[in-house]
Amino acid sequence: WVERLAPGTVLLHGWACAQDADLCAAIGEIIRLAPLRGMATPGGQNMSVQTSSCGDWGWVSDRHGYRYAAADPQNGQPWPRMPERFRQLAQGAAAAAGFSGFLPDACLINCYLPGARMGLHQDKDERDFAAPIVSVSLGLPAVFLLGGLRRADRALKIALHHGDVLVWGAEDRMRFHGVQPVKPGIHPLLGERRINLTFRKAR
Ligand code: MD3
Ligand code: FE
Repeated sequence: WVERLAPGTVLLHGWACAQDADLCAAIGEIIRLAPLRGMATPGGQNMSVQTSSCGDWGWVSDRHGYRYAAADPQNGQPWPRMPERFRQLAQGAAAAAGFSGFLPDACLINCYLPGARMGLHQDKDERDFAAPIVSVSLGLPAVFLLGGLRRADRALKIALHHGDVLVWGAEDRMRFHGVQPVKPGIHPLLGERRINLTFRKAR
């Protein structure tokens, strides 16, 4: 079912469930070409989430800062291409949430093992804040924190399950958000992990 969490934020429950095996196979192929890796923040901390990317642009972080890069810094190669079914999934979910014509050029793959988390932050490395962002959750569940426009604003806790797709844009685009530490467990398809695909228009 479709749940509006805020004026510009829509949760499409189970939206990606029917294609979960296809998505997993495509993710496996991408991370064979561009392996998941831990990144360091500009502040020198190691992120607990492992990441990779596909599409024209990949999100990278190192001591110089956060940015989108056309090549994987690990091997100098362009990122794997974004599978057509990824683009269709993101575009269809965005349209269902009221954002028609979404054309993502970047897909970030975040992998959470039990205990991995993502602290409260804003997504502001993209050039165009008018485009929405689409996030697809697979594997172990997680508690997502949906904050406000200021870091200190109280955050809503939202359970995200396998197959859930979250779309947000417009006035919610710059909300602070994060993910609480993933609890241990085994998912029948993905095993002991949560994978999140985040589709963005980076440039
Ligand atoms: C709502 N990833 O990679 S995606 C990120 O589950 C990131 O891996 C998280 O935040 C993850 O930057 C959350 C869902 C999400 C992302 C940004 C939002 C929801 C949002 C921005 C505003 C409102
Ligand atoms: Fe984010």
